Amino acid sequence: CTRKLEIPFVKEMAQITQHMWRFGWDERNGGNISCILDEAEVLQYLDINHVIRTIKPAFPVHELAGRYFIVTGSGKYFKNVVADPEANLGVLRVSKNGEHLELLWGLKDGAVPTSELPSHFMSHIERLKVDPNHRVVIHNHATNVIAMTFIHDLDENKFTKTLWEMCTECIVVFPDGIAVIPWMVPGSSEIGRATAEKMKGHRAVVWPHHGIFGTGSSIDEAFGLIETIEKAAQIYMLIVNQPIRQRITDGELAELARAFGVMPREGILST
Ligand code: 2HA
Ligand code: ZN
Repeated sequence: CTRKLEIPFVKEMAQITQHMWRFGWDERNGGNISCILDEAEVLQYLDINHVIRTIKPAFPVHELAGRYFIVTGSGKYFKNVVADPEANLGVLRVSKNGEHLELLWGLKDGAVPTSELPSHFMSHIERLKVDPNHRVVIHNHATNVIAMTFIHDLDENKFTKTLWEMCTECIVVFPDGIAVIPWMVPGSSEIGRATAEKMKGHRAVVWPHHGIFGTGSSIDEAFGLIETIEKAAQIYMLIVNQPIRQRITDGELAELARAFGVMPREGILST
C-alpha cells in the first residue's frame, strides 16, 4: 500500500502531529503519541500476520498483550510526519506473551518507538483499568504549561484550582484535575511509574519544566484536554503580573459543576 495517508489512523496521526508542531508544542523531536487500535480496524489495511521485525520493550507488558498501537518514532520530528508517515510512525502489536513488540508497518530503516514508551505503556495500563474506553496518550511540550511550572506552586490541587479559575469551561473539561509529578529524567521507567501512578486518578499529568501527558478515548479527547489546559495556562501567563479586578469564585465554579453534571476533585474548592 503506497497511499499511506488513506489509512485513517495514519492520516489522523499525521494531522495531529502537524497541528501540534504548528502550535509550537513539538520543537525538534519533542513530543510523542501512542494510540490503541482495534484489531478489526488494523485488519482492514494491514496484513497482521506479517511481522516486519520485533522490538524489545524496556520491560515486559503482559497487561497489553495482543494490543495494537500506532506510535510516533524515537528521535522523529512531528514536523516531518505528514511528508513521510512510514518513516516517522509505526504500527505494532504487543506479542502474546507481552515480551516483544511486533512491527507491522512503518518505523522504516530500523527506527524504534518513542523514547517515552515506558511512560506511555504504563499510562495505558492504568487508564484502561479505570476507563475501558481509554485509547490515547499524548505527550508534548505545551509552552505555557511549561512556563507556569516555573512560577506557580507545584502542589497539584493548587495548580488545578488556578487553571479552573482561568477559563469558565475548564472545570467542566477536567473536573478530575491535573496531576503534577516532581522533576525527573525523561525516558526512564521511573518517570513512567510516577506518571502512571497519577494516571490512576487523573487524565492529565504535568512534568515540571518539560511538558504534559494527556489521555483520552480518542485523539480528539486527549488533544482537546491538553489544548484546554494549555489555553488556561496561557491566560495565567498573560495575567499573572496584572492587577486582577475580578475572578470566577469558588461558588461559581461549584455552580458550573452542578450545571454540567461533573464532580470536581475533592479538596480543591472551598465550598
Ligand atoms: O521525544 O519529548 O520527552 C522527545 C521527548 C521526550
Ligand atoms: Zn518531552
